[in-house]
Amino acid sequence: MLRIAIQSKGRLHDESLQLLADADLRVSASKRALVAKVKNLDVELLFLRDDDIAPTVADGVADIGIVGLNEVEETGAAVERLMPLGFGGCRLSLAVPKDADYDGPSWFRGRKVATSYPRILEAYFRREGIRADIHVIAGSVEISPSIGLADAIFDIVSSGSTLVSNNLREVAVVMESEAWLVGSGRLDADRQALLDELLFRIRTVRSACGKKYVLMNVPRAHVPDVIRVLPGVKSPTVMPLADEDWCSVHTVLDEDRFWEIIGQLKACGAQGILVCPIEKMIL
Ligand code: PRT
Ligand code: ZN
Repeated sequence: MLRIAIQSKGRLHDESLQLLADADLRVSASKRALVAKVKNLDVELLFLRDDDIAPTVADGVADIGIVGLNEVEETGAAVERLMPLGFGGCRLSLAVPKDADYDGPSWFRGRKVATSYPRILEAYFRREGIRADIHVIAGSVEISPSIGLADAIFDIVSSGSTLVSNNLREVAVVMESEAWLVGSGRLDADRQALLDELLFRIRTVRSACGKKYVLMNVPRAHVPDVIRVLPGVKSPTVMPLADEDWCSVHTVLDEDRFWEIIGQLKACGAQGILVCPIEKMIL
């Protein structure tokens, strides 16, 4: 049996479960359970605090886990980094009061910095050759400068609105993070086979993510122009239509370039453009 540790509640919980559901792992979980069985594969889920996931994988109690890279770095847990998962994106940054006379990393020399990530911060200051006073607190780090507990903070930032509402200014990004699949690196053959299957399924789901299947009718004479515009998976499928002057062209488009490319296709005379979701893509 393969045991997967995921966050029991919090920012990564829903998307971790969604990813496993997209990979067709059917979970029979009651909300408060610590462990849940997957009904259709020999897999079990272990629900933990995010701080405990990497150490639990490192000591082999769980075989793999889904956890923020920030927690992997902070705990220093000896896990294998298997795959970034494309959610839970954030950065770990230093921030100072909005009107501080910040003039570069040396500003922190001798100052007090509040954080829940002392290990990552210590490594940063060591690299920069700065001695500062790292003050470890568990939560609400962002209020510590305003109550006189610290001169600056080192914390997770995503939109930046928490910093703004606490009159703080982000001055240095120390690391970028997102959710990763991590592993213990010591699986027997059966569990390795289960992990390989899971990795295959996750890759399949992730490669379809943000992509659309597009079908359109194009005047035969303009097919070469359309092909030049399309950045398809390999080359687009071109099929004849009953009307010999027209063809049907099928391809896959990235959602983030979608509007730009559709505009160019219309300019090439494409008509009847159909856009369909892609559930899975096996490359
Ligand atoms: O209870 P447990 O220990 O499991 O959870 P937790 O409260 O320690 O962690 P949780 O659920 O808050 O976050 C889990 C993981 O999500 C983190 O380890 C990061 O990898 C990732 N993540 C992504 C974030 C954020 N974005 C995030 N914005 N974690 C925390 N924040 C907080 C941050 O601490 C700050 O208070 O959001 C605030 C900043 O957000 P913005 O949008 O205002 O900049
Ligand atoms: Zn935590």
